[in-house]
Amino acid sequence: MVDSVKRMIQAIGAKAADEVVEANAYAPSNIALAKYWGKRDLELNLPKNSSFSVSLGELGSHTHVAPGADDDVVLLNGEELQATDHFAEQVLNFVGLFRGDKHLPLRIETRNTVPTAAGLASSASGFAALISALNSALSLQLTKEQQSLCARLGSGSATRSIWHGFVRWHRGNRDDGLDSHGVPLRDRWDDFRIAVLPIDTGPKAQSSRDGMNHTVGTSPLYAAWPQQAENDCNAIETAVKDQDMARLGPLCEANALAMHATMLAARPALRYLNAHSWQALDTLGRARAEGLKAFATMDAGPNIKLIYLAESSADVQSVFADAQEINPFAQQVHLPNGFA
Ligand code: 2P0
Repeated sequence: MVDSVKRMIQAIGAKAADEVVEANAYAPSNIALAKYWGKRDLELNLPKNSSFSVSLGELGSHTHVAPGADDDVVLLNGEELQATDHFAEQVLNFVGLFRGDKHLPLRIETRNTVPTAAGLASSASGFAALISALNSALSLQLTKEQQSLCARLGSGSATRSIWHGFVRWHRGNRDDGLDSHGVPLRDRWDDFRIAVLPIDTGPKAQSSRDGMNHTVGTSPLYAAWPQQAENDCNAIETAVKDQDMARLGPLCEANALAMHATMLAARPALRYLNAHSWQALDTLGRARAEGLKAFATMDAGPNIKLIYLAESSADVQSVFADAQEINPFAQQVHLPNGFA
């Protein structure tokens, strides 16, 4: 284990108990409205800039942790994985950070409600649900904020998946990363909608992790990103607090396109958006000129996400028949205590 990671875990006092109790946890997936792109520390997943997301309610990961027999067992969507499987390795490396030297074999089962066909990543919800389940199973006694710090060690975007609703991931300034965690907004925005427009839902050519490191290392445009992204993040958070879609939409679209501009300038170029993605953005631009009030955001893949208010649902559907709408504040979503 890298020393900086060991120190961080010691600093937050995460010590596993001597026995495992059975535990269940759920965490939602999230989509960034202000993007995280680039790390200032590769081991601790410390970001160059703050980011801001909306969690996806019922779309996420359910994780069940129980005492194992002799060896660890990892299951994904009902299937037992080989120890050499990439997901199983990631899960067990993460678990190892908290189990220390203790012999505590685990049976870890994850079920994703994120439809793979929607092209949404499940690593954010996966690591968030995993730390939450481990917190109970190993009696780690971590607060939500500390769980956010720990989830970050698995995947940066998991830092934000500890909460429902809107979440800001503060960049933080400390080298040990203890000030780089999620902070939930306590406001609901019941009319807010997000839809996934599937363009190509196959596996992507380059992981976000490699893609962001390649961009930081080679893109001459990256120098402009951290400050612009920080400014965007602040403006986007304020527009959400004001529930002002007319201001929020163009800010989110500009922020996503600026992130893609840094990637396109990388050497060699990183092109996550394909011809069909750009066609969909053209269609959106034309529909907007005719009055559609919807805006786009794009991540490290070709799929497009649309944000709009509930009153525009029918209009969005008439332009994009295959848009899959998500209501992040739906009634059936169990929001944590403290939500207004
Ligand atoms: C985000 N993305 O803010 C940005 C926008 C993709 C584009 O966070 O290396 O899987 O595990 O920290 O979190 C995807 O990157 O990367 C991501 P790691 P992660 O949602």
